[in-house]
Amino acid sequence: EPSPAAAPERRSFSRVTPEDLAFFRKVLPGRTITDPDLLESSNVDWLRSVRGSSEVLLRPQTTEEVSQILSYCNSRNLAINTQGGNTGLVSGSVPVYDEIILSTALMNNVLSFDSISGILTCQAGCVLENLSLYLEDRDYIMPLDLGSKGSCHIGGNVATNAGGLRLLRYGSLHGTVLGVEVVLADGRVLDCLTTLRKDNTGYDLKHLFIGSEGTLGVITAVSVLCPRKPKSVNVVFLGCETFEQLLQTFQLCRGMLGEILSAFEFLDSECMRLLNTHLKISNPISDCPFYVVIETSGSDATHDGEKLHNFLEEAMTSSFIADGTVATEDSKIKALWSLRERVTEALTHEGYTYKYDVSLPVDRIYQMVTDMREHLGDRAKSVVGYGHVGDGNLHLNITSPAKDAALLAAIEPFVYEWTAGCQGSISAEHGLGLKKRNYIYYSKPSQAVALMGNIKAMLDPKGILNPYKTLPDNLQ
Ligand code: FAD
Ligand code: S2G
Ligand code: ZN
Repeated sequence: EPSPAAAPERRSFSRVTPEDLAFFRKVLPGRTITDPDLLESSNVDWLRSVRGSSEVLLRPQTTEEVSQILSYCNSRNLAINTQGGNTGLVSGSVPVYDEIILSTALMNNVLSFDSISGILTCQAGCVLENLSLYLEDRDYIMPLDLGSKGSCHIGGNVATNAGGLRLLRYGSLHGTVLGVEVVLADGRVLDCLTTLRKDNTGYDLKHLFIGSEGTLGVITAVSVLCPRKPKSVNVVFLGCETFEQLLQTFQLCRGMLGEILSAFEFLDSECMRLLNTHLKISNPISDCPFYVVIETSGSDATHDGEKLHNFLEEAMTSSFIADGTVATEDSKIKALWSLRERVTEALTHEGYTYKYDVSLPVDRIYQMVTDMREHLGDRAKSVVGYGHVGDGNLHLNITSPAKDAALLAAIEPFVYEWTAGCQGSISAEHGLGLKKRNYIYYSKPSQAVALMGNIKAMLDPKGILNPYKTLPDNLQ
């Protein structure tokens, strides 16, 4: 059965036979899972919005094993769905039908770390939080931080070109990932696992795989440039009366905090209501229409404290902010960050959530939320806005007690047309996956999409890697 209504017909991939299972068990003894109970969680996405019917979960430990699996599946025309932490939000990480699930969970070793350059090389299945802990012990940090850090794998982060809470300071994975090792559809191992910061010899192929969502190859190892761990971190949680004042606060803090600014995130009062209602998290300041989380990361607590003090004083006197609190101590920093990081979790208690992760001109970000509220009226249970202001990335989430086709029809394509109307992107950081594959044309010209199709056909001629995902149906 196709999982969501929009799923395309099952393509003519082979079905797994006992001979196939015998082969997998030879390559992966004890790591070829066919028990339906064990397969259950791997067949359902994090949002519990789609369910595949895969009957085989493979858990390789090495690149060589992945190569053998792909070479065999390619020759047998068996479809593969690569899975990391299964925290993806566009249904890319779970099968649509009976695709074989290839999990990176057991490919979780650090391969090398150079404490002079800060370059880490590790297998794709390393959990982001474990890498952060490994690095912090060595006076470094990961260049990305996501609310899903406890589960997501670095391979999945690279495959989705994840953005997250630190992109404002450390940039995108297209800048911090130096190399990847990828197994191609026919089993060939592409070793682009360089640890060089500069290498201008030919096309930089790694960029093809960053953000490819499992459709061009299986990322088996990554090398990433990691920043030094900041000696001094401050987090402030501020309240603003209007989005205009929030933007003025953003402008001011970029000017006055400059190089020590490491995050500027926002959430609206509706998010705060959900945090209070569903997670019993209380507001640490007075009720405001908008909240901002600002983080500074520097090397001198006195210097940073002084800059932060001057910024806050200026923001108060200019009446950009109505209220605020400052945290320098670890536990309070974590508490303030959880107000932003746990909005996703709070939303899961609403019933069904329609998620839109869009890039917009920064000054238009909140206009979309207010327009959507007006457009939907009382048809939605909640309409909330939060996200990465510095990246121009809004997370617009619309909830209802249950899946509601009429509500979806009111939201889509309205939300995509609105985004395209200001030359935004219909997927800022989560990717297209299954859910948004056919909306790619709202953000990419057709000749670019056609070229993507050519690249996909060249690298995966049988289309066995994550079929039905990322590219529109007419290119599958
Ligand atoms: P999965 O969900 O397992 O897979 C995601 C996609 O990548 C799938 O298409 C899969 O096939 C492919 N894939 C996975 N591993 C590989 C591999 N080794 N080789 C090739 N393809 C592979 N995302 C953001 O960008 N920013 C955020 O701030 C953010 N916050 C989040 C907060 C929460 C609470 C949750 C639940 C999710 C959040 N996400 C965020 C979304 C998600 O965590 C990211 O997309 C993450 O990068 C997915 O990693 P994963 O290992 O879970 O990948
Ligand atoms: C975030 C998480 C996903 C969502 O919190 O930054 O990327 O839309 C999001 O809740
Ligand atoms: Zn995000």
